[in-house]
Amino acid sequence: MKQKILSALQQTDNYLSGEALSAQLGITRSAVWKHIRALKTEGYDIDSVTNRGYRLVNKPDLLQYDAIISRLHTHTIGTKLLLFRTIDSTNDELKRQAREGAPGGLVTAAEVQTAGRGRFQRSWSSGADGGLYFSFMLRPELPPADMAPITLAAGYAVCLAIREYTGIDARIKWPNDIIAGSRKLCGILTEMAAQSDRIDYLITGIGINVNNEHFPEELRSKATSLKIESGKAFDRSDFLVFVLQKLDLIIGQFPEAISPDNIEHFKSLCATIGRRVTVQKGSAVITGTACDLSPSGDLIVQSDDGQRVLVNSGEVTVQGIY
Ligand code: BT5
Repeated sequence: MKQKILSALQQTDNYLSGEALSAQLGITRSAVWKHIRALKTEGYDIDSVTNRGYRLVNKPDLLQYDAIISRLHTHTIGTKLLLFRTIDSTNDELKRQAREGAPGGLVTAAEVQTAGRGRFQRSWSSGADGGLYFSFMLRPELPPADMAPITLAAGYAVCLAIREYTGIDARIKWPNDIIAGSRKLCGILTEMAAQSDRIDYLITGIGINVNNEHFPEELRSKATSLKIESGKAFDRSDFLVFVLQKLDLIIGQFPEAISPDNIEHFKSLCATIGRRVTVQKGSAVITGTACDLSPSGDLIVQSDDGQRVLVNSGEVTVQGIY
């Protein structure tokens, strides 16, 4: 009902009387008022004038469930969406849903995360500051090893979506970041519950800085947003649909997504290749130059002592990028 009142207000620049709204929607005038009050607490700027009614002055930049669902036509990712104003972490919520038997394809998204996470328990800055925080869950009937490159494929999909939607020269910082120049636009975190030969569920969480203008002090030198890079603000609901469709297209083809052709595409957008890198592999520290991606998406580093090292996990520090 709240959504219906909102749609009615959005369709006109004039005042709509409480009487007209109550007749149109078949509810009492006091019920109309209760919904208007709820919309105001969500940040909608609604002017109410005695004898004239209600007028929408300003709508907040909130993710709109109806706008997303009505435009989202995906086969695998986003067959169902749960949208939260505030959640601890969209990955954690999806994990809870998965444990209760939710089907693959479910997406969780939130306006704010109170415990947004990166890898190695690092935190992801997730305020109501124009960022996009969402996760998707899959239950592929594949051995865990087949899904290992999913973060890279998701990064490629997000990178393409950013490039096409905004025109920004976004690139992949292997394995899980999207950058513009030398600053981070997006981070990706994949988590999996599996037996040795079977995946129970796989969750990939994506945080994209969309309309952010300011970052906490510690991120100022290394974070950027689509708005900072392009000078334009974007409709986050519309952009979320665009990204989910791109993810659906690329991830939906797994494991064929990791075809030699696609690896070539990933490579063409990978900012890490050709750069000096330091790799922490267990207790060893390797320095060298990132020179290629393997057929399964691992990074190949030509080390300074002349070895070709395959890097499939661990931490890579790229010189010149935060
Ligand atoms: C990542 O980890 O980059 C993965 C981030 C995944 C976040 C999404 S949001 C939706 C879903 N729900 C979650 O709880 N998580 C996922 P990592 O490579 O470990 O990078 C973490 C580091 O990035 C931090 O230590 C900061 O230095 C930096 N960072 C934190 N917030 C940032 C932001 N908003 N923009 C750019 N950099 C940020």
